[in-house]
Amino acid sequence: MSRVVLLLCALLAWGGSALRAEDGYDLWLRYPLVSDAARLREYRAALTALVVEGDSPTLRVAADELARGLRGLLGVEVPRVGRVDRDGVIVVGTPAGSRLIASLPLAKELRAVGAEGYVVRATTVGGRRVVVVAANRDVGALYGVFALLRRLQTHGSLRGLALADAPRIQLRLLDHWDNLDGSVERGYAGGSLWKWDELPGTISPRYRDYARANASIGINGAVLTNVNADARVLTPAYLAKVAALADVFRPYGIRVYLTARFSAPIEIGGLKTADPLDPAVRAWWRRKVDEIYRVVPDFGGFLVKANSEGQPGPQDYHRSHADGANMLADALAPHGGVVMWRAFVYSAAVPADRVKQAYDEFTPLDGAFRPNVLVQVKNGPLDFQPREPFHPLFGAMPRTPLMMEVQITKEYLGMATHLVYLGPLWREVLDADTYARGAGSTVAKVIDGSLFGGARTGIAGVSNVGSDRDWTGAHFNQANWYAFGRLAWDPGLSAAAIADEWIRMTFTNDPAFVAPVKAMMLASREAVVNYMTPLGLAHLMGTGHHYGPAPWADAGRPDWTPSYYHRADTLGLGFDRTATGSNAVAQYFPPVRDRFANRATVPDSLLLWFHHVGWNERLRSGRTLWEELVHRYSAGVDTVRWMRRTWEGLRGRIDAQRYAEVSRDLAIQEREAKWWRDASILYFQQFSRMPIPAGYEPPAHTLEYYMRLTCPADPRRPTCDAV
Ligand code: GCW
Repeated sequence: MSRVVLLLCALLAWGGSALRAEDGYDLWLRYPLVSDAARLREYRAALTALVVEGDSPTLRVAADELARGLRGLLGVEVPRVGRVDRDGVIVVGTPAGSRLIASLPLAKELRAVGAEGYVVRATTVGGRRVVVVAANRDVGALYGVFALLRRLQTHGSLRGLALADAPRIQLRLLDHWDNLDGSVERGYAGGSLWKWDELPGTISPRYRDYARANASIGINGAVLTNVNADARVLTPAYLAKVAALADVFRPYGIRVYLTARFSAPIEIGGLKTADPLDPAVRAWWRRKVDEIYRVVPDFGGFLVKANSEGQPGPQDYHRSHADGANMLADALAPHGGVVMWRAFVYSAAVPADRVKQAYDEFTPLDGAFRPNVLVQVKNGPLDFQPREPFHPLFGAMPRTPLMMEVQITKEYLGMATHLVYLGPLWREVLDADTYARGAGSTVAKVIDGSLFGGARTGIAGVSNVGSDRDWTGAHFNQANWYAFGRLAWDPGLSAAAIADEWIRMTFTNDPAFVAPVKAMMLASREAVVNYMTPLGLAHLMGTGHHYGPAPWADAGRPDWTPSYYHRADTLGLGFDRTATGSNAVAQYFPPVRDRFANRATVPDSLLLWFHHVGWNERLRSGRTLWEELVHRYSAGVDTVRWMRRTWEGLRGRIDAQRYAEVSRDLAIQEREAKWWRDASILYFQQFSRMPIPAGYEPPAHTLEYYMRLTCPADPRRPTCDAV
């Protein structure tokens, strides 16, 4: 390279990090020049060239990513070479594809990391220092490349580098609730990423960047369509579009899945029935599945929402969920596909407490499903609330693989704008002890298969990704996409460690930024619980759009109305789910059951989920229920104010655009936290008939004022300016 070209490259690299507009598009894969001079020297000496033996689309994208990352982080072009001819060569590959890797004494370590794992280590080859990224399969090498890049992005040392890791869960999926008309159910980041009208002819570059982001955190599957499914996606024209997406994702180790509308044989197959035991229906699905595999040879399988919230299902024909799931499983089995059958079922016609219904319907079916069926269970028994107890199905179906489904999109946690880091929420569920096999039977062990030894494992997150430039509608929502992937890979990681990585890669390694932002993120989940649904309350949001407080709402289906859940009266507040009430608590194993059922042992955080508590009863704090309620609502707002102040102190430490956008969202969050607090306290005060205790900020408006607010036209950028 001539000097001029070198100079140009250097300028570009410099300009790339210092001047590039930071609009969030690059997520945690920004690869800015390493700002720590000593680290930069270390990296430049340790990483000088790249050898990739073997060729495959996956190895090619791994090499490209590494070159791209090093170009940005090190500010130099790291050349591809044919052999280890100098110190500092990075050797990427598998024993099958690379003679160099095969010659290294890595067999034992590689055996331990399985099909998707990797080994990254500093070692020597022929007396020269090298960094090896080795795996059993190419996709493992890609994951290893991302692990190495993560180390550099977080400014970790390369001395004695020895990483070895493998995912603990097999299916690590994003569930997109994307509709064929380009809208996204409960999506707050613009429209769908999938441009169905342009596909398969036009391939947006975003598909590839989406795949890179997913691969970087180990996500290996995407359900492309909404669980409220449209049968048309199974028609040939749409399958061609699906195939085009699958082609983009394949090198990144990502398989595509689709939602199967149970009535598809009628709607697009011309049959009179969708009865899962009808031979013509079974034959139709077999043919349909064969057709899918002809265009998408590595198709993952189906996700199904059946007999839930109006979706068709086997019960329409007096058949069970197992009959329905097994029919699809039989069609998919010859191709290696799976069925993910959702347990999110409840019926308006059934008078039982809604949170009991999934358990009641599914536990009798334990053992009745085909081996390629996984039952997909939401983290809690209600519906993605800011806090719920863990779902009692976890641990209760030992002969059925259970996947966990969490919501990355924040339908009930402030949608686009509120800064709520979900790592602690997911950590809490994964760590919950079901006691299914005695102490230590955590939800994590149920879903990673280690408790019951199941052959199939999975976890799914309802995606928060959309067509917005920043992917997720707000910068901090990216952290939830990131955290989901990291936890799906290793459900043992701490929420703090994940936040730490994400902040460093997404914003900066500056410790004066990392520490306070991490503190904000870690406090944010408890804050939203406090200002929306403290002490185990749930489902207090506006009906339909699910935006803002509406504890007064009582019209329509009872199990969709807040008053069904909070049960406020002049005596007290909360849903009695003990033996004197709905007895939902009996669905948990002892001693969890007893702990929740007993007023003396139930944690405050779930108090009103399980108990109807008198307004004057004293809680652990010494405060009465009424005082504690006001206290928690106020604490939620105070935390958000503290988050805002913290952020204000960080001006100038990151790029101006992202700084300003986060500031704007925090202002919205503070306003809305107050709205939640004031509307809720005023509403509950009608029942407690007690004054707001001294020392707490009084509500800004009357209850009638809040009840009259109609919000919002666009929940992403609220129009409730009056709040
Ligand atoms: O939380 C509810 C949502 C619905 C969603 C449903 C589900 C896809 O409000 O929009 O429908 O859950 O999970 O099926």
